[in-house]
Amino acid sequence: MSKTPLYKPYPGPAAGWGALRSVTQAWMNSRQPLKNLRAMLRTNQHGGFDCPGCAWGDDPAAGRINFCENGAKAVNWEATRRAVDADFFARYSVEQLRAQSDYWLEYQGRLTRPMILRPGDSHYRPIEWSQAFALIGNQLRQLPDPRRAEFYTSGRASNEAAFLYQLMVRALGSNNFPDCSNMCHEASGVALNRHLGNGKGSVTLDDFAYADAIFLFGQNPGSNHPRMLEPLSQAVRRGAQVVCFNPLRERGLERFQHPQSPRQMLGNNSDPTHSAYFRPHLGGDLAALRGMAKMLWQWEQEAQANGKPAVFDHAFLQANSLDLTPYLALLDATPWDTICEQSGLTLAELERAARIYAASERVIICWAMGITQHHHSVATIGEIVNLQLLRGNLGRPGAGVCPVRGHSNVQGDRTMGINERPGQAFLDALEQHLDFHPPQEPGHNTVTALQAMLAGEVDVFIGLGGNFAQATPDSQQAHQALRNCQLTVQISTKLNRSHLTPGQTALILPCLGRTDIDHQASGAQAVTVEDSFSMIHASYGQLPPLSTEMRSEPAIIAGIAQAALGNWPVNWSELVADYDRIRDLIAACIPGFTDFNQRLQPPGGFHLPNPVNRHQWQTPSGRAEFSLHPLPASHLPASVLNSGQQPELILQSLRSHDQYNTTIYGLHDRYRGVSGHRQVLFINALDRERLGWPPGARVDIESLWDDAIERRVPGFSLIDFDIPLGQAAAYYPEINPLLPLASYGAESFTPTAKFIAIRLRPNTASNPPLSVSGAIINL
Ligand SMILES: Nc1nc2c(c(=O)[nH]1)N[C@H]1C(S)=C(S)[C@@H](COP(=O)(O)OP(=O)(O)OC[C@H]3O[C@@H](n4cnc5c(=O)[nH]c(N)nc54)[C@H](O)[C@@H]3O)O[C@H]1N2
Ligand SMILES: Nc1nc2c(c(=O)[nH]1)N[C@H]1C(S)=C(S)[C@@H](COP(=O)(O)OP(=O)(O)OC[C@H]3O[C@@H](n4cnc5c(=O)[nH]c(N)nc54)[C@H](O)[C@@H]3O)O[C@H]1N2
Ligand SMILES: [Mo]
Repeated sequence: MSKTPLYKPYPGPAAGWGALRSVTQAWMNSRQPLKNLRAMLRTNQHGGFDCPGCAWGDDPAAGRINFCENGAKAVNWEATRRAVDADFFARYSVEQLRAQSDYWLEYQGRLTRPMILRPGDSHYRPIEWSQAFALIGNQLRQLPDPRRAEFYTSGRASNEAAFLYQLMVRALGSNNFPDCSNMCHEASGVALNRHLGNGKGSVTLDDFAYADAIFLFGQNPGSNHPRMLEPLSQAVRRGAQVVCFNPLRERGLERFQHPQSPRQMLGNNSDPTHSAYFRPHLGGDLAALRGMAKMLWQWEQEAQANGKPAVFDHAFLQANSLDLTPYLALLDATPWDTICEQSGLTLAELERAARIYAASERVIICWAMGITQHHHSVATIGEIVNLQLLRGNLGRPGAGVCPVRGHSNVQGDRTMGINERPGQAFLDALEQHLDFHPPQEPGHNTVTALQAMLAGEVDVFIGLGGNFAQATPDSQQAHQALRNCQLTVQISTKLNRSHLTPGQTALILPCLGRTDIDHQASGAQAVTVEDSFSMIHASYGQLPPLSTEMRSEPAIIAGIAQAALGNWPVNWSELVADYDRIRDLIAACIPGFTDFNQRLQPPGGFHLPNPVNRHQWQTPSGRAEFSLHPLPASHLPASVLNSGQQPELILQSLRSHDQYNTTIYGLHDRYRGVSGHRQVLFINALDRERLGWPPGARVDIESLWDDAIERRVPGFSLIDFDIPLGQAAAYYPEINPLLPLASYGAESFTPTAKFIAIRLRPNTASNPPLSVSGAIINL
């Protein structure tokens, strides 16, 4: 073990006492603990608000406390009494703010009034809402081509905001919707749509109680979906199998202590959250899944030869899927050597995983960013589908596919039409109900938007939430992309680094968050969201907004739309006066939302059924289709191979326990035992020795790509860690400058945040401006 003071292994289980201590601290830090405590008790409750944390679903009818440690952090971070007001901006120039850390910027509090940075100004200054809208409206109207504007969305936007936003953008004449989901579960949507005819997960929360096995690929629920730990530990307790594939031993996948269980808390007991754990190579899951399928095929042939019960579900396959033969040929053609080499797992391990799979009547497969942020993610998710098809694990209770979503409404935003490649039926419905002709050609995703911005083809950038320049790859280029615009507009709750690399003119428009009471002409409004299980429910803010100058996202979008388009194709301000009217429009245009307003009334809202569960396959063939991707010839892309250097390690970027994407709550990655610092590189001690570095050395990290750009981040401390040989891990967004813009997944365009070829160099500088360390002193 390393002797660095940064690292001390954490002995406890996930959640439990550690979580309680951390929640209390988050309350106190908000500067309004009592108010927030009352609000917290309304999290994920009927009549309360939807947690602004992750997209895991809950049962609000259950009537118990429904938030987790990291949900509490999200709420307390949003519901703070600290304000970033006109005085704040008068005190700090943009230049000075840029020298601060991401943590410091957000910690200053909520944005409370609209601000503008005019060409040549050093400081943001106040601007009236009406002037801000007029300025944006003018700029949008003057565009020589509506496609010279990019409209980014982050997945917290409500259904109502998202629907209005896409309507405005399409009425302007563009499908340019770079979206956080392009960097997230895009590959899941592409693969599930292609093979099953529907891009969403097929399970609901109830299914977890019926599954005989739950497989989890590339996911860290202990930090990112803590409410998932309870169903996992319950599954293990009732004798179901929970099988994890993760190169790291994540604490949440090992043991869970339920904070609401007196038995566990007082006795300091905990339950296991897995029954088997496999540690693949980064990007090795495609090969691992192929190996499991090949085992099943071997056993199926043996069963056929010996007159034993079949391993495959032939009735299901015959009724629902296209011919199996090409896939079986692919299994035959994929050699075991390659499978083991690429997966990083032994034949015995693959056999064990396959045995558990084959012995389980009902199987759910879950996955997240460890699967979606690779070069061949679409193929990997295709292979998950293949496996599930072989044994008919779709459309039965306790079985199905479960892409575990990120942002709390990222799935709903897609349903509402935030999509650069909208379906024809959706466009036709808009045309029919709203009497305008939406643009038909695809628009930009996050990567192609950045490319267009860098090429000088974009004049206006509008961000509906998020932190575009920090969340995207190739940070230096991403910031330059914003600078290249004539106008940048950020609709935000908190100050972040994307506000600090402005276009020629820049606006910050402060909006209400999920916890804030949203008052419009007809009274307090609810918004709606869709969780990972396709449940649609209402969310009511609970706390009076910090300033009367903040506006809701729908109201801001309506203001911009009115200024740019007038009362066309809808009367924007009338719609915003009462969100029921927006929902009536949604009900008219989007299938599944009939009687939207009425169906929101029962606790828990309503479910958008997935046709997959009725064995209706909306694919071109009308059948479920196997994915037929050979394993990649090499995991290293040609651009790394052609860079002239050999990678020393493959780096994955991940989230600490104390962050929400680019929002850094603090410096404690409790379960991984790291505190006080984020500028760290997890490395295997044998690799560190092989590369000639002493324990705890500070290094620069350089990434490899065959272009002329030098990508380097300085001053990372090496931490000896239980990580497979050849791999390294570090936190996002600190390492985003290393991720080349051109390094994205085939067909998904998702940056390969879990696969970056790197070399370590002697340290040249300390504390780069993007780092968090040191900033604490400034509080
Ligand atoms: N508190 C909190 N909650 C969050 C978020 C947050 O930042 N903080 N973010 C939200 C968002 S937007 C999202 S998308 C989700 C993200 O949720 P996760 O996907 O859990 O997030 P990551 O930290 O990226 O973790 C990726 C996991 O995949 C593993 N992994 C990496 N590469 C591979 C691989 O090749 N194969 C396998 N099998 N495993 C691999 C890593 O070791 C790590 O455990 O969480 C959401 N919820
Ligand atoms: N290297 C690397 N890069 C990654 C990832 C990775 O794993 N590794 N993960 C990717 C993934 S999965 C995702 S989803 C993206 C996330 O990308 P984004 O969604 O763009 O990033 P966030 O950090 O969630 O955005 C935080 C900002 O959102 C604003 N905000 C918060 N709440 C609200 C709200 O209610 N309304 C509005 N209007 N604004 C709000 C605040 O101003 C805050 O500063 O990052 C991606 N980038
Ligand atoms: Mo995400």
